[in-house]
Amino acid sequence: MAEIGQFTVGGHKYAFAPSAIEVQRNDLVKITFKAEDIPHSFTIDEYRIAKRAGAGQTVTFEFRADQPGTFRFYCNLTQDDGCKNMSGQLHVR
Ligand SMILES: [Cu+2]
Repeated sequence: MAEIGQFTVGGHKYAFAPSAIEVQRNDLVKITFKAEDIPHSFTIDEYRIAKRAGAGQTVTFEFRADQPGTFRFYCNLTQDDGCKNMSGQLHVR
């Protein structure tokens, strides 16, 4: 049965915490993403998610985890070169 999964994810130079999120297929996933130092984004290409948070700011969004598999989430901002090293994994079981 689908449930609601709520997660708080922090982004900082240059990592996500936590760096792995696990949900069940068809869960409604609600993420509160906070950029803790400089602006960061939470991006998952396969889910067409790209949420940007300004420095020290929080953005909240939700999506239905309807595709099973392991998906990379990353920061797609280019202002700081280190951001390309930021990545994590969403596991949809
Ligand atoms: Cu970043």
